[in-house]
Amino acid sequence: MRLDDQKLLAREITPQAVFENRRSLMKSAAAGAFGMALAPWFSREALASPQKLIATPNLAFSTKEETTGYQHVTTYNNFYEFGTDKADPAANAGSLQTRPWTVSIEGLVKKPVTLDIDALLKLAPMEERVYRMRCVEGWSMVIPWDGYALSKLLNYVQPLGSAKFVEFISLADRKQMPGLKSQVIQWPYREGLRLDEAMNPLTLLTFGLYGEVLPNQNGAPVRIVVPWKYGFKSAKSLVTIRLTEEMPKISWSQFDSREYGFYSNVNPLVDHPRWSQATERRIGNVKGIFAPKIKTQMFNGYADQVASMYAGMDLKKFN
Ligand SMILES: Nc1nc2c(c(=O)[nH]1)N[C@H]1C(S)=C(S)[C@@H](COP(=O)(O)O)O[C@H]1N2
Ligand SMILES: [Mo]
Repeated sequence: MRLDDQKLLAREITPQAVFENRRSLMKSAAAGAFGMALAPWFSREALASPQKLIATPNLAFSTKEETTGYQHVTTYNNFYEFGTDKADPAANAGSLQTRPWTVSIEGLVKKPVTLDIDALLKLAPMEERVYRMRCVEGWSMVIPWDGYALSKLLNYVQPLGSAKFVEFISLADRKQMPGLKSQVIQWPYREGLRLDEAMNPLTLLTFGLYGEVLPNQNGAPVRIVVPWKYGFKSAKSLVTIRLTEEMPKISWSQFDSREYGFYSNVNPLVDHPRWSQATERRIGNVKGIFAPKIKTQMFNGYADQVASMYAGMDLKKFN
């Protein structure tokens, strides 16, 4: 068994246990056992039925591949602000307060604005798009996301001619995010895209999944989703979107300089320093090394929509 297989296996055992545990807690809570000691993430709030989002399916932008079950999407997460284990975000993100929440869109734009999350949510019609998601660690999921093209927001604030990049900054609040105690990266979590990548119709400003508002562990109340890039480009729980002339510094490359660079496009031909990226394992009911192993596609299968943005670029050098 390869080292990364072992790691993957170990990582996958816990989330299912957390899910089962949560289900049994839900049952006892429903039976009125409120006096019992609840796990920290099991707040009364979490009991409320998830808030629905009305979204129109966008079939032209959706894969027909089988979607990853809700329980996997919401219990197997990377969200270092809540811990570095896959089960940590689901266990710890209950403390995140997603209302009130504002997002500031600033920098090189004609109309900088700070929008309340509920105003941002209504800025454009909500679509549901089923995207393939590929983590740099070698696993993947297929997730129905709810949101609208980031270009709608960018057009609303009107980028200046000098704007070349868009920077995304996540919330960093020690009171709400226990993971900030460890300096795994320099907080806040920062990501970025070139302006044309941010304007690409695939780039989704995302408020929900499976027709419900984002669970906290998936980046509530608003995140970015960039399906042709490794998952870490899709920054969660955004508070600032800033247009800049210079290429923004991103958290992931600070975390490990041997990791990928700014572009981080999914590319089966460019290995990670410690493993191949030629294949991936779909997260699902079949776990770990038994999970179906499939070939990773160039640009995660979105080459038709994005390859032209990189014409003439050496994708091995600008990885
Ligand atoms: N703020 C923040 N955003 C983040 C991360 C993080 O640790 N912090 N992890 C990234 C990584 S590595 C991945 S694979 C995806 C996972 O998103 P998901 O848990 O919704 O599947 O979120 C990305 N966005
Ligand atoms: Mo990732």
